[in-house]
Amino acid sequence: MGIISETYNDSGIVILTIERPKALNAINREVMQGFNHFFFEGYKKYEKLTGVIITGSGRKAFVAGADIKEFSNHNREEATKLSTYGHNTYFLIERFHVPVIAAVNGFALGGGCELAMACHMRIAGEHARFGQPEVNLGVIPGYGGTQRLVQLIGKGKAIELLLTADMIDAKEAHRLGLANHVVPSGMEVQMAESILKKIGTKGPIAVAKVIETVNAHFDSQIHAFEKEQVEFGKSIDSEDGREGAAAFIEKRRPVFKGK
Ligand code: DAK
Repeated sequence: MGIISETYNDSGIVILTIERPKALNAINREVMQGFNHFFFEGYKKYEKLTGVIITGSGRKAFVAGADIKEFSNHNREEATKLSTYGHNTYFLIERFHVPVIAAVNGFALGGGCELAMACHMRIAGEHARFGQPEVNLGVIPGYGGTQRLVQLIGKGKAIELLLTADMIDAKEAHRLGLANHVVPSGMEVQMAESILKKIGTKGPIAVAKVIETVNAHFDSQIHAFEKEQVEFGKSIDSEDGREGAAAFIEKRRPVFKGK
């Protein structure tokens, strides 16, 4: 088994599980490379792909951070390079054309909370704990934490969590909008699967375009409202767009082809 195990089911859902339970699934170089490979090209081996779930092995942790033992001896140049690689990897996840859901089955700290935030949604088990404890180590988040936490929960609360390194429980994460749902421990993946199955019945082009257009809101290079107009036009002018309207008028279920 690799450092990230991969399972695929007939609903077109891939489950990626980080297999480092003894290190609470801390993200080392190999794990980051595994994600980079999957979201860059590894996924292409699946003909039908409707969604991806990321989770951690064991019951204690989703990911307890970047591997502290590995990054502790990096110099400035190496650390910056590693951060850039991590950012690029997390952008691949955030910009992926089908939804990616984090099934947060325990601690999601530092680079683990950042990984969960790069996913499109987060399902928290009741025992999950979220936090950005980097300042405890005298460093700042290096995988997008200062940006995505602000995007998800707003500046005031984000700054508090980033500066105090406080851990919050699943209920609080849900209240703040960091977790989409809280479920009984052990049910995280199942809940993520049921959301992905529902999305899997929708038009694939529309799904991809929703992700792309929502992401555009956070890209200062893009006029996101204009982008929505253009992408709306393209979606109407797709086979799926025509099929969706035709199916409604003919009172039948649409058959989408992703074209
Ligand atoms: N890295 C490496 N090993 C870790 C780890 C981590 N982040 N978290 C836990 N482990 C290991 C522990 O060392 C221990 O290993 P052994 O001693 O048994 O060999 C094993 O997992 C079990 O952990 P504990 O014995 O500590 O378990 P407890 O239940 O007592 O405590 C805990 C659970 C999650 C509260 C505790 O393990 C903990 O505080 N973990 C560290 C949390 C943390 O500070 N995470 C790092 C956040 S900072 C960078 C980019 C990004 C970052 C840094 C650099 N560059 C681009 C260079 C991001 C940094 C972070 O993520």
